[in-house]
Amino acid sequence: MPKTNEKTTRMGADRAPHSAGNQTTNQGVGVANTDDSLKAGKRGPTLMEDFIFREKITHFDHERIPERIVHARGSGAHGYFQVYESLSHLTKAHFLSDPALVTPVFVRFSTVAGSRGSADTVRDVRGFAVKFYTQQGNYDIVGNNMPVFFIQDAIKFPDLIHAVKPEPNNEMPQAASAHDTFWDFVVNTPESMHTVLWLMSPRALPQSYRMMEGFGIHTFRFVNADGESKFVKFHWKPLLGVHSLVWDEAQKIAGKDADFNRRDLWNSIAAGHPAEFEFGIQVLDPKDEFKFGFDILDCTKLWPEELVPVQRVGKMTLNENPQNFFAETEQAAFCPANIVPGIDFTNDPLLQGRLFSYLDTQLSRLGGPNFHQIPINRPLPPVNNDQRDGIHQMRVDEGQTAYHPNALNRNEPHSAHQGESAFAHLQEKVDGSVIRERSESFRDHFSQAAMFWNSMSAFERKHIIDAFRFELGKCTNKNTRQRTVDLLGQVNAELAGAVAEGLGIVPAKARPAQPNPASSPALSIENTVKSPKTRRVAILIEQGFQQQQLDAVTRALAAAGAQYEIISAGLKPIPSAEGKAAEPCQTFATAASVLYDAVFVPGGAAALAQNAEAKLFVEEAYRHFKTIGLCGEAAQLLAEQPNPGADCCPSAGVVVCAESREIRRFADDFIAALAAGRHYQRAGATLAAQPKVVLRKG
Ligand code: HDE
Repeated sequence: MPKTNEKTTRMGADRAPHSAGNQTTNQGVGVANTDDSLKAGKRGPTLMEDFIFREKITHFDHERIPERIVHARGSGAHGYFQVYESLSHLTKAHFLSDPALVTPVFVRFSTVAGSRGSADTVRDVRGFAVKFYTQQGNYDIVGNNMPVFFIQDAIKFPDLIHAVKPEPNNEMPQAASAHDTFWDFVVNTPESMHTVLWLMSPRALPQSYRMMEGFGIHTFRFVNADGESKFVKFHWKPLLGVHSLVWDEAQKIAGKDADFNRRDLWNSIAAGHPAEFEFGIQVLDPKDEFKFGFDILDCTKLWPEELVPVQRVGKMTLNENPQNFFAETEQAAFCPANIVPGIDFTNDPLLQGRLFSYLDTQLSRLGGPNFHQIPINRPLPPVNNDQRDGIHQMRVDEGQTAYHPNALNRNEPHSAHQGESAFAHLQEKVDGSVIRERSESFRDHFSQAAMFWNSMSAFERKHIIDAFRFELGKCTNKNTRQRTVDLLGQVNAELAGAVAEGLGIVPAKARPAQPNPASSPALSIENTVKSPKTRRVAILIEQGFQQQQLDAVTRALAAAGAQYEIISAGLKPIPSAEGKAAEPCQTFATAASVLYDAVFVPGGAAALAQNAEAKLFVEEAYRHFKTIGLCGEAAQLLAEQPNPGADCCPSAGVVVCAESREIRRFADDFIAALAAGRHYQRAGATLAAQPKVVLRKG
């Protein structure tokens, strides 16, 4: 594995290890006592002249900076990127042209709506922002985990965010779209419908930041050394596949461990399991710009992978945790306008607005125009220009001249030579009347929303229907509920009918069913990579457990790259039937099934089978479709399985071992079930159980 990066080494100069030595003030004066303030007598008042006290408290008083206006809650990681083969036929960007080049990256994953301290597992879009420290300067892909966006023009962004954030009169609810103002915005902004479907889908509840896709969303351009340009969309494909939580689980995790996704990323990297993503591109020749039924500049549309295949052209590996959350993750400033030669923008009106917003927002968030000097934001090549001064200026620029052209300093710094090192904007012809209007080609808001719905598997459809019922159920305004359902009717009658049924309303006339509805199998997470790697298994034990079974399963888990934790009623070592002891690292008080991917209970669990907490643990794992392995008496833990109804397979993913001598086969079956992910078959063909659609006239 290549050494992580020059960036970290370079940042080393700015790192301040918590070293041994004398304490000092910020002026470098030695401090003998930082535990007591200076007083007039041991019980007397504190003195104004106590500069040591004042300096310490003043600095503390100013420790916080404003949180990001959106994407306030996030987690970062360092790593590196390498292209598989040169893309120089498409782009002159160095970092995409040389497979030997290892480009350092810093990535920040985030939620959008919640405050900095909100829970990780809320229903929301996730940010996926990548900063490449290339030798030609910083390049940022500031993307999300969904390929489309709610609005088509950046001027509507403040409206969208004001609607989804807590309502301004009472600052409720936190980190949730399930409230009146968001849905009021949706019904009045039908262009949001496609992304709203993504938001109601399992994609809005990623199991792990290591298990979600990333998308640049906008259409960008590649430009090669001959000045030829192609349209391009960017993708990140997680090597572990795309996996999501279920809603009941996500809500419970928010209480049990609000840092669930953050902890998972941190612990995985610390344990030597890097987060790995392949870099994908969809490339379109300019002559094909108008060949689709949608406008490629419209961010509420994606390019179906079946029409324009995603080519996997490189890999990003995140293998290093930040040393200091504030200095790195919090102060990282991403900006879609940070590009390098070989990449260019398009006229997408959402992108154009973003090109302004990010630099602007950093001015107040990071307190002035010199935030590019903060270590995490510094580019690799030296910065050389006539910009000067400003708040938090860290450079001591020398010399008499700070303007160009100049004769006094022989025009230095001089203009970069056109060609590879200087950025040259693509010379695109622009011709049009000055007009404040949307293009006709941006008018269709429902075809791709319908395609998304058509592409969903049964469990995803059930998830979407339940999510709409939940969100609209939290809306107090009945008119908003009705209008949302009516809009859903423009997407799919079955969807509208099922949501309406849950809300006790009748949908308006729905769009007639299409004869050959379009679908894109790549959109369903059912078709994703499945693997036991890094999956977390809870092992419940009690005094007298079968050591040999525990050993066989833990060996198999380790061989499969999975992880496990031993849980019991207390933390004292638990003796097995064979007399050895195992030490639990969690108890039923500190752990919960929602924090694991699977449960295993070895035999010798007669007492455990009567333990209400252990029962709840296993039953909840069952309800959330997780793999369950039970040996001997442990099978009683699931004796009263919930009956999810007809047409289902209640035992899917439940692996039972009746006899100790079958333990090896059991371990293999358990790992296979763990690799398969969730066992939605337990719920059956849920859509078949949906009520018939009733249509309201008009
Ligand atoms: Fe952002 N967005 N955004 N956004 N966005 C910000 O910049 C904005 C949009 C995205 O981890 C802000 O530094 C406008 C789309 C990410 O630090 C701000 C519009 C996409 C992050 C801003 C959009 C994104 C941000 C707030 C409408 C996916 C977090 C703090 C055109 C392609 C980056 C900051 C991080 C953050 C503006 C829409 C992704 C205010 C005006 C579309 C991942 O500048």
